[in-house]
Amino acid sequence: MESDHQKFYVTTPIYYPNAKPHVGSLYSTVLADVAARWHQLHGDRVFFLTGTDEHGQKIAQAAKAAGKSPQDFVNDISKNFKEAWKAFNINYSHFIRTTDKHHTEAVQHWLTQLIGQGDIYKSFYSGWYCVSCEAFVSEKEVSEKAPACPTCGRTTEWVSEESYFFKLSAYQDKLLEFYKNNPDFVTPPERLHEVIAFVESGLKDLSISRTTISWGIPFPGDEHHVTYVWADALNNYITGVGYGDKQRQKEFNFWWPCDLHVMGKDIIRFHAIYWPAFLMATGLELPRKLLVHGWIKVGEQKMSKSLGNVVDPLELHKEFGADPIRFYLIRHMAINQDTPMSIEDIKTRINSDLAHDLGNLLNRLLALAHKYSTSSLPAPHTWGPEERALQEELIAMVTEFKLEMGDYYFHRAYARVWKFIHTINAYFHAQEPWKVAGRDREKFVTILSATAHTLYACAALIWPVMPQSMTELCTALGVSLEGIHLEKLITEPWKKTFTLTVREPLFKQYELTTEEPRVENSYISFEDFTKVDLRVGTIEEVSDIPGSEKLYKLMVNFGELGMRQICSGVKQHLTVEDLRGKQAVFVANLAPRKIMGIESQGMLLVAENDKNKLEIVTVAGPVVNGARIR
Ligand code: ME8
Ligand code: MG
Repeated sequence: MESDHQKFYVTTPIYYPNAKPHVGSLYSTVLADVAARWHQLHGDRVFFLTGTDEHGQKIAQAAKAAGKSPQDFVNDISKNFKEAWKAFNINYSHFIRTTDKHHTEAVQHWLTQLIGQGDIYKSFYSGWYCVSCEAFVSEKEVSEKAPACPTCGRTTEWVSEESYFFKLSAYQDKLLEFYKNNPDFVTPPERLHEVIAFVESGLKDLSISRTTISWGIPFPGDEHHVTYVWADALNNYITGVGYGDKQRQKEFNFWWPCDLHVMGKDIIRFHAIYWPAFLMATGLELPRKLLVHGWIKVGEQKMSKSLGNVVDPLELHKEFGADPIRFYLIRHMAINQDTPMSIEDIKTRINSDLAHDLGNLLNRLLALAHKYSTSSLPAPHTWGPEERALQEELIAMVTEFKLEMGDYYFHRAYARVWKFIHTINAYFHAQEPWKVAGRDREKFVTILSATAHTLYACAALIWPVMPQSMTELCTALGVSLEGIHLEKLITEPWKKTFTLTVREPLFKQYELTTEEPRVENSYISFEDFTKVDLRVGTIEEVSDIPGSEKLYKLMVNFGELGMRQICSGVKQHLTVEDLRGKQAVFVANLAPRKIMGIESQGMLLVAENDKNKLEIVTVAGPVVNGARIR
């Protein structure tokens, strides 16, 4: 392996082909694809594994309902997954199916090893089982008869049969030790706390075979049993890179351990407890990291196959194309939160971020160059102070961008890129190249060249999310992303020559169907107005309120009025950095009220921008804390 190039192995969950893919599965898959492409951009060797989880009771039931044999059924539906991933340019290295011969044999080989070393024993299991989650529900989670599944809420069924058990209890202390030594094992780190609490409360041995179903991997040495679907499925992460095949030993050693397992929070327990325990028993290294994201919601509900509120990725593809949807998922969904999606939202995001901020900038550059017959843009010999400042901004942005990408907080990373795109737009606008064109040719070319250099750098950073559009953007600039050296592109003195080609807009603009809310006017007296005590305060601290997705707790310095604690529902719009240290306008004499158990002693004023995002109301220059608004 070359010294500065690394290997990167990333996976998605293998999805149940009990139904076609939906936007939830697309989201995990796009996250993994972006991670893979980001590493590819650095010249790393990348392996990206996805696939389908084809055994178990849930699939057997779905096949029966469709009047097909399980194998025919999964053959059809796994094709739908491949088709969807193709439409969205998912660049996977291998698509694993758990009915593949190699996987099946490797799982049997694995079971045989664990039986041999005494990690698996035969006993009797009785307890509640959730078919939808393919999960045993532990007694400590339920008390009543036929309880609802704590994960999905569906009714569980009673299982009572002979079963093989994996000695999970033997790994309790080792797991706790591992979490302690690897606090970054899970992103976002808070999610590891739930896992630790669960393990600390005591692990029982895990039933890993069934006698009452037949659609599964035959248990080695006991024809009455099939392998429990999770003991089968989790192993895809090793069998997919050659585990269990002597001829692929080198390949397996190269890729394992996995660098990143992407998944939704529904299956963290399987990945953060069972999977590491299985690997410890097998004598293999544990994965480097789990990226565990929240739900895509529709209104207040999780989008799920069984709720029947799923959005078909191919429908979205037809209406919006691959890149805008990939971008929407990455930019709109927060890794650490559940986020509702809607068609209106998608349109708004495409219009503002893609068509307006990025697309228009390219259009203006191309159109202006064309108007003044400038198709070749050589870099000027020297750059002016504005251009040097712009490059400094670019370098600063990329530093922050990389930190966020390194932590897999993609939504924040790309928010940062877009903030910089606003800076480019502001630069372009302030330089007024359309006025300069006639009188100072050199300056005109300088402005256009600086804009092209920044666009090129942004295209490289955005490429993992929108590979097709960014390749097209580069074509319009007469450059390519092939074999680029990212570091050089960003930090070395700009010296590229761009050759521009006029093209149609990169991104479409969509008409929004909702009407603008009508503004009702009614007057108040000046006296009424003076009853409202509006004050300027400095936001000194911003913290989360446990259990609230919308609220921040702010500590605000109002000078003569002292420090006050104020709850504000801007969490989904503004980051801690957007707020901390800022002066803003507050209603200071609003009667105190309790919000989520916390007293709020005032109200932060906000206004909505053209992207339906809230911005704080502030003052144009610094004023004394506690200053009155008149
Ligand atoms: O659990 N929002 O498969 P599955 C975001 N076969 N992501 C969502 C989502 C939503 N509303 N709905 C589903 C299984 N997902 C097992 C996995 S892995 C060894 C075996 C995504 O078809 C998310 O990644 O039920 C979630 O974890 C996964 O789909 C569940 O897919
Ligand atoms: Mg599921």
